[in-house]
Amino acid sequence: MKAVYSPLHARHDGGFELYRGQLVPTFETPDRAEIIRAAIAAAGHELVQPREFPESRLLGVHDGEFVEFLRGAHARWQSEGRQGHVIPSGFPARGLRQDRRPSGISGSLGYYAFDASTPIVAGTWDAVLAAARSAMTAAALVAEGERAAYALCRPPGHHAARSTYGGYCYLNNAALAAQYLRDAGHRRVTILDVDYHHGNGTQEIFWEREDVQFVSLHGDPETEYPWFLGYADERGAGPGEGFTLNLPLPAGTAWDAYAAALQTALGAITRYDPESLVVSLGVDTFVSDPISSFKLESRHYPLIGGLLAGLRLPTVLVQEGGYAVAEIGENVAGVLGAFAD
Ligand code: OKP
Ligand code: ZN
Repeated sequence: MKAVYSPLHARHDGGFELYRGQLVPTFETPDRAEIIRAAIAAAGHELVQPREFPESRLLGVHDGEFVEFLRGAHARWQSEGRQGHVIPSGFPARGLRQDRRPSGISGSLGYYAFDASTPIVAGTWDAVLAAARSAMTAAALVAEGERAAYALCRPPGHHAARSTYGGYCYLNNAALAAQYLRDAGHRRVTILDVDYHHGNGTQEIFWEREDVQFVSLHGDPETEYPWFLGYADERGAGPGEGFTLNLPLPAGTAWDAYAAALQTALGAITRYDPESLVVSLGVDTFVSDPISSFKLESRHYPLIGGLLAGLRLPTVLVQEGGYAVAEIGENVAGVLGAFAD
């Protein structure tokens, strides 16, 4: 299939994240994308560049002032003479005002971010925009008749909501792809999120909408990031009630239980009867992923791909997580390969 890739991803590099009490180099590294690129090229997928889109496309999913904040945050940090990393250090938790957007850089960071694992470096915006364009290009290819297309997005996107960023995510690539398909005339679109972590941003964006179904398999937020969303009782609201489905699974889940949950997800998708599918494709469900705790093996990813392809829907696959770098290429290529058969 066509795989959308931009070398601009590599400009997002060198950041540090607060992880278990220490500032460490981020797990979300440029070599992830390069290893995926090499593996899918070797498997015969055709690499294509992202197209240009008017930036107004971003506003179908994100708040304009949030987009402008992300674009300018690093330059502003520097122009104010700060050293060190652009990482927020305070957030409007319960009891603090959420209706104020402080004008200073520290208050703005706390207002827009929801964790300290998502650094902004000089090249972050270039990579973020390239990832968003890649997802929309893959959606355009599918809207134009491709059976499936893949966007090699880096940084990932599913934790980013309308006006918040976190979890290594800045703009929501999968949501932008789904919105593109809606704008191209697809009446109902499903986003299936198989990343290890709950796609809280995607859920929030489509929470009150009936035209985009959100279905997610993930580590139980009782113990797994992002901790504060992704529980089974979250089902959408207003016109969107019943169009969000969360299937949290305990840490340590292996293939049999995972496959059973995936069948539940596929049943819900079939009942919704969408015109197309967007897959938030994280492979951090892999047994040796350094920040996750499911136990899928490389031989399971072609099985996942086969089940997804079996829906027989036009499909946009959007790269999310996966931090076991040595195996990430094989695992992603395993999913994609099933669409060719
Ligand atoms: C991004 B994606 C756990 C810290 C987790 C952020 C994880 C973001 C994952 N102690 N930090 O969903 O793969
Ligand atoms: Zn993840």
